[in-house]
Amino acid sequence: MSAVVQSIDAHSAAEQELTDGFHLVIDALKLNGINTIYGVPGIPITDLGRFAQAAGIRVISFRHEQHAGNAAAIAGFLTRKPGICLTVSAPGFLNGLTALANATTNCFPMILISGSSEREIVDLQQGDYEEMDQLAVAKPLCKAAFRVLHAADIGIGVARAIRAAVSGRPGGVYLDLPAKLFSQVMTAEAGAKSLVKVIDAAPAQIPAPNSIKRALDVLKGAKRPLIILGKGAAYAQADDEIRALVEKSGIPFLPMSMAKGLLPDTHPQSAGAARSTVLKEADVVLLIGARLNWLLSHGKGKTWGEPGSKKFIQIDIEPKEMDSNVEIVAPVVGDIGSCVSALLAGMGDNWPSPPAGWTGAINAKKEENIAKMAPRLMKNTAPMDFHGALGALRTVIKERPDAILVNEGANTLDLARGVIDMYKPRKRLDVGTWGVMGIGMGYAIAAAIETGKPVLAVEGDSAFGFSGMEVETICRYNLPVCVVIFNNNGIYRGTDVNPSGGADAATTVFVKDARYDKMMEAFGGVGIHVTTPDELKRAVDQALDSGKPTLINAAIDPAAGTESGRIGNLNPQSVVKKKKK
Ligand code: ADP
Ligand code: TZD
Ligand code: MG
Repeated sequence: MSAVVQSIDAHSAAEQELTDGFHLVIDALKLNGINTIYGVPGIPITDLGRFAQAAGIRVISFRHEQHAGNAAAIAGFLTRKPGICLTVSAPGFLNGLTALANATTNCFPMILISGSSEREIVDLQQGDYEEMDQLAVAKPLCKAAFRVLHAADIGIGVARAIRAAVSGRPGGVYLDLPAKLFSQVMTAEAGAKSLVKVIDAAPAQIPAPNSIKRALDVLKGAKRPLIILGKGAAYAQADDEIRALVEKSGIPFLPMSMAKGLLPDTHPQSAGAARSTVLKEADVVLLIGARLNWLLSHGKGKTWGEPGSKKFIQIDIEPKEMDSNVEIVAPVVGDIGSCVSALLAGMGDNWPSPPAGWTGAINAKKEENIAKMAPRLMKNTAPMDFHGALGALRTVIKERPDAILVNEGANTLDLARGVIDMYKPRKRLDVGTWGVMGIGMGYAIAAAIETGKPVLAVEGDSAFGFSGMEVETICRYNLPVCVVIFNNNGIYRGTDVNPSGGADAATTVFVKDARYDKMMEAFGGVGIHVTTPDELKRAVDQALDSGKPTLINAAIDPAAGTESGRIGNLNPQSVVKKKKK
């Protein structure tokens, strides 16, 4: 090649439009319909956030990565698109990791994208700024983990991450982007060609016809059938099919906590108010998107009545879930929409109703329990107990079934789950499979951003503390979030004393009568202090009507709670302590 031709080539290349790693990541996300990022800025991803915002992506900056990660996870649950959390290297990554692991445990699709240090420095352990082998750390805690080293691979990397997050059993995915990747340059044309639009990211998984026949045979032989709906059923967004199956079969149903509202809790077939009776007495149990983990006593033990008295049918997209705790006599592997549709088709038009003795006994038990509870929910005294306060909030949700309820704590969680009826799908978001504290503000923020609906976050005072600083984020984005703190001065109760008689506070108590409402005021939101259920109801109505960020500090009797709420039985017992007594 002559010198002249060479210099013309160089000239035209210089004039060609260029792109870089920053813009390719943003373009890859946008191409795949991802329009929101939750994160915390810093080296090396500060400009990634800026450029994403400039490109029309909504970038929500948090005060701590764990809450950004929780927001991404619940966005994934609500939308069936992977929620994106963006963090800096090592410490930011680690802060986000709790949320990634929690998302994976709960089967929520999310992608944690972290900036990282260069391989050559990490691998020789030469001590970079915030250096860590993040890919290795993330791997055991998520469904899949990928690293992209070349700008030309960004399209494939993002596509793999999306597909891994949402296909099959959804979960958390880690995407590692080393700092040098962002400034790598390509021609815009080659860059555009390198991007991948994921086709059919979560393909339908059709159940085998013989698995459907087997399930229907078992169900037909049942004398005391029960359907349990889990949060997988809520995630699947097969609401009409599930309702049709429940109603056509006439079988009583029990919703797990985040499946509440899939059918209204007031539905005549709801067995929610007769939970322990139906678990003990049922002879055939159809699980739809619910695992037989600790939340269902592993399918055995006293909760489930006589040993060997149950047959389980299970619908799940994950084949390995079958027989995880007890024998599943009729496994139905596939996506819930396809499985439920196939069951409905196989039931035909003359499906027999369950025996009237069974449904009648459940209704009697329900009425008895509801009548027992009613007066406790109407108590309008100061100091409030949990039931009085929850009675007020139960009315709020009845009057505003579109509002999203976020809930965490111990007593505050367990009692709210039982008392507050839900009327619509995916309106209750809570601590999930791990019973983790700290999801509150992250879930509330993403629920408001993703749905545009008002959010009511009902928080134990301890639970709130894990993510409390994000009230600034709520104010900054002016979100319609009303936080209610059930302030009983501590974890479970506010009455414990230091057993040594020393000056330190007891391990489970906090500053007495703390004014959490002032925290919201500090950032320009509305703070309200209430002492009776009537005041609480008025304050929540005012908050939800105004749509303004509001924090209501609800003074609860410090002596009202029980240790660990409803799961005190899981606390190990000390033999030594028993001897002393
Ligand atoms: P819960 O805590 O409400 O009992 P789990 O989180 O234990 O619910 O169970 C949810 C189950 O739903 C998981 O086993 C998961 O594999 C399954 N799942 C999630 N999405 C789908 C889907 N679209 N189709 C079938 N199963 C699903
Ligand atoms: N840390 C994390 C991440 N998750 C947890 N579940 C716990 C600690 C232990 N824990 C619970 O299981 S509930 C709870 C803690 C600290 C707080 C309970 O106090 P609260 O609720 O004020 O939120 P009540 O209404 O006082 O019972
Ligand atoms: Mg408390």
